[in-house]
Amino acid sequence: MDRKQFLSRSLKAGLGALVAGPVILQATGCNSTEGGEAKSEDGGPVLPPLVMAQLPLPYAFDALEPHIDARTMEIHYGKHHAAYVKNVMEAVAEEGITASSEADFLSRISAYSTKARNNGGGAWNHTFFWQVMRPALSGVEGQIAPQGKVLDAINASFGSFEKFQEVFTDAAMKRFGSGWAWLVEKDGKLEIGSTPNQDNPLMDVSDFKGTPLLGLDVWEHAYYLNYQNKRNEYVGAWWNLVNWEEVAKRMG
Ligand code: MN3
Repeated sequence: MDRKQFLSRSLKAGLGALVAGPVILQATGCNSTEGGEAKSEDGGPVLPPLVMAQLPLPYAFDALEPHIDARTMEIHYGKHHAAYVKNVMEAVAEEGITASSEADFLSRISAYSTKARNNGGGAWNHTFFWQVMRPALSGVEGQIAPQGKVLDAINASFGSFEKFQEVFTDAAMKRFGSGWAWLVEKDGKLEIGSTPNQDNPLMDVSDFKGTPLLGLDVWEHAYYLNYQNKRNEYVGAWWNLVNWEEVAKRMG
């Protein structure tokens, strides 16, 4: 092997040793990866360490005003979300978490600690939440309704957009304490539900499962500065921020 290959393999071996101990060291002997992917002891692929990063917010802190204020966004993104990302990466180091993707990790969350579950969920949920919102339109009151295949799917599953909003708002209002309301796609149909804490519909431990299309954070930290205890006003205002194009992208 040439020098580049050698360095690459040495690096992989070192990384393997870091996350999975002697099992990987054995598998990365100089010739054992010839002719295919490295295999773990049980014959499955050797997965890389999980990396969850905090992506830049896709708009300015004040872009969601007046519906969600800039100060709330600064704290929510800069403190809460940042802490979830930092803490899940601590859990990755402490528990040697490896995964082929974030979704893969979440689908096996029951194998890991409460710290991994709460912070892994928190990291994923907030990245998702920022993406399914878009800047408030200045000078335009009222909501932008979904169109095309999203509207068709909503009509097919709930009867009308108004009925869909009613059911989603109900899920958001009835989630006791902290958690999330979700619109998911499951077996070609749309469903609405909610999860406690930072759980989400991708987690094996969740009672409510599916492919998330839309999510709403109903933790008090998401609205308390501006709305205090009036979760209903926050939910009502949030409809002005839904990015239906992002919802459409996530549909199968
Ligand atoms: Mn939050």
